[in-house]
Amino acid sequence: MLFFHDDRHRLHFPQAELDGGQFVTPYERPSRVEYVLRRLQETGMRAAAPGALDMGPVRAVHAPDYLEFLATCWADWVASGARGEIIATSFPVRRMRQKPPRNIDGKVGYYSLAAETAITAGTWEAAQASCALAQSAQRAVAAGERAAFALCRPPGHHAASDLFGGYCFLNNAAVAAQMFRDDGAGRVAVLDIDFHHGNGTQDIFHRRGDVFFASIHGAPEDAFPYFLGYADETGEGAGEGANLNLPLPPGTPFGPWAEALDAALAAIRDFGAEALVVSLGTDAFKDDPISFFKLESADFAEAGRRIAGAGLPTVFVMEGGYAIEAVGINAVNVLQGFEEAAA
Ligand code: OKP
Ligand code: ZN
Repeated sequence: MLFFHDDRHRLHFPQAELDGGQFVTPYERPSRVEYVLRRLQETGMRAAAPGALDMGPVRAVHAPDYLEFLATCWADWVASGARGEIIATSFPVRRMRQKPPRNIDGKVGYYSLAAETAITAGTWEAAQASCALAQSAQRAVAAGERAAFALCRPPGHHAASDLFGGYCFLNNAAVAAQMFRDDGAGRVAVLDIDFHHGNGTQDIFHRRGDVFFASIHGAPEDAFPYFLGYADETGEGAGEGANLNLPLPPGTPFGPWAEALDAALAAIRDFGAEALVVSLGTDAFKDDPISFFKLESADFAEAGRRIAGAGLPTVFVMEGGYAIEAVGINAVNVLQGFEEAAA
């Protein structure tokens, strides 16, 4: 399978993540990519050079003021006299005004959905380079490849039109789905198999009937992002019926997870999708340090085989996965399973 990667992911590496009341080295760290890259090379996947970022489809899924914030927040933060990394501390919660303030510390809270995700000097450049990989993979598939893999970092599925957090800034999967639509696919599906609910992708497409979103994830009662991802979120307005959440409880092994996968794939088929974007997180793995499903490495290959069974042009976009040394095996197992079954 063709894959795209960019070393500029290294420009985003905050020192700190607020976790359990302590600052720890972020779970979402550069070495994740190195393990995936090594495994892609070991298995003979084909590297291709990524193209430049096209802001058109990015603007189609993100708000202009949010993009302006991402582009300028570091300079404003430094100019304000702040000495450390950007970390959100104040949020427009219940009964507060949803209005971006002038003050940069306030703006950071306004545009964020959680406080674990720090922004540094290189974050915006890394996020743009990451999104360009999803675009490159989409272009390869639009040009006739059966599938392609974007080794995105930072990930994207928690990023909503105007929110960052959960390690995400630009919604890479949503951008790729939008590009399939722009290229003329009438209906597109996003299948999110990351352990965490893809709240950003769901939110971006919630009122749209042209992009189906299906997600298998830790139930929101028990898992981040906590405030979205319930089964009764089915889409609104024109999007009614085009959202499928399959939340699962702590300890879920491959059996019930795979049943959920089959249900998602059946719904995508019934929807009539002409192209598929997979938000490929590997944090459903049994040893993931921040997740609670129990998939084995071999299960990821079986997931890839089942995804190939949808018979759709497919873009795989890297999301989470924090059992660092296994991330490469697990992610590439999905791709290898897909290739076996697609051949
Ligand atoms: C991003 B992706 C650890 C809390 C971590 C944020 C999780 C973000 C996951 N104490 N909370 O979906 O893999
Ligand atoms: Zn995740």
